[in-house]
Amino acid sequence: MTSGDKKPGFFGRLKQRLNKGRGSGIGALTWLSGRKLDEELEEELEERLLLADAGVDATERIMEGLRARVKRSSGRDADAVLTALRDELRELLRPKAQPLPVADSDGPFVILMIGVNGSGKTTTIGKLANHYKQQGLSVMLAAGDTYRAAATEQLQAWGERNGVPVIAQQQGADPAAVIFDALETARAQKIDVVLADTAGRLQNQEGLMRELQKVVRVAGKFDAAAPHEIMLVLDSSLGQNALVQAKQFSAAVGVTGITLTKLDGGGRGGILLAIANELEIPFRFLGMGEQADDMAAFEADKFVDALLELDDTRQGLNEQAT
Ligand SMILES: Nc1nc2c(ncn2[C@@H]2O[C@H](COP(=O)(O)OP(=O)(O)O)[C@@H](O)[C@H]2O)c(=O)[nH]1
Ligand SMILES: [Mg+2]
Repeated sequence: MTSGDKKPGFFGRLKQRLNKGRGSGIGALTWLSGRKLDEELEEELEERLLLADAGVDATERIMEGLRARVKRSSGRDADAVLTALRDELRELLRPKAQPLPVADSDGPFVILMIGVNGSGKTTTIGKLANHYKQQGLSVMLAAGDTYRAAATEQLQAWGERNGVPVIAQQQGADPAAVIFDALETARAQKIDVVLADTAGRLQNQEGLMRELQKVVRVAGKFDAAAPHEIMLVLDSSLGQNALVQAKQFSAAVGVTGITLTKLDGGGRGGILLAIANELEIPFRFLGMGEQADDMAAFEADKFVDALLELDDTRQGLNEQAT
C-alpha cells in the first residue's frame, strides 16, 4: 500500500488538488497539528471552511456539530478535533453517497443531463459513455443541445472516441424530438443506456426550464419511468453560484442526482458541503479533468479524507462509529 511509485488513485489526486496552494482546501492535517480546540482554532477552521466554499449555513452546522462531538470526546487536542471534524463531515455527506443504479429494464436506462452552459454536461456524457462501456453495457448518445451546431459536433467526437452511436438532427431542431427519436432507436437496437445532452442556455432562463420540462414529459411518454435519472451537472469552481443553480434547477425540474465537475480547475470541494446541507439530492460522480477517465463515483469517506488531507496510512484517529 505504501509503494512510492504507485500512481495515486482518483481520490488521492483529488486530495493533492484540493490542498495545493494556500487556502484552497481545509487541509486539516498540516495546520491542526499540535493545537487544541480553543477560540482561535475555531475561528481559523470557520474561515477555512468558508474559503473552501462550504458557505455560511453549512459552516455553522459543522462548527456546532464539531463542538458537541469534542465535548463528548475525552480530549481537545488536534486528534480529537480532527476526529470530530472528520466524523461531522462524514455524517453530512454519507447520506448523499448513493450510486446510480442502472436497472435492468426492457427499455433503455435514460440519463438526462442538465445544467448551465459550460458546466461540463457534454464532457461528462463522454466520461459516462466510457464508464458504462467498461461495465459491458451498450450506450447511445442523444444530441439534445440543438442550440449550437458545435454542441452536436462535440458530442459526436465523444461518440467516436468511445465507439458509441450518436443520434442527432440539424441545429435548431426540437430537443424533445431528438431525444424521443434516440429512445426509439435505442429500444429497437436493445441499447442499455441512453445519455441525453441538453442546452444550458436559451434566450432566457424560463425558456430553458420550459424546454427541459418538455423533454422530461416527452421521455415519460416513451417510458413512464424515463428519464430514470435527471442529472444536474455543476461546475464546482463557481463556488456558491453552484448552490444557487442547484436550487433553481431542482425547483424547475426534479433533479435526481448531481455530478460536480472541474474539481481540478479551481473547484474547492467545500461546495459539496453547502449543497449537502441544503438539498436532499445524492451526489453521483465527480469530474476532475477533460479526459474520459477523469471521473469517479462519489464516495463520502474518501471525499472527506481528500478534503481534510487525511492519509489512509495514518491510523492515529479513533475509528469510532458515527
Ligand atoms: N479542467 C476541467 N475541465 C472540464 C471538466 N469538465 C469539463 N471541462 C471543460 O469545460 C468546458 C465546458 O464543458 P462542456 O462539457 O462543453 O460543458 P457543457 O456546456 O455543459 O456541455 C470544456 O472545455 C470542457 O473540456 C473538468 O472536470 N475539469
Ligand atoms: Mg454541451
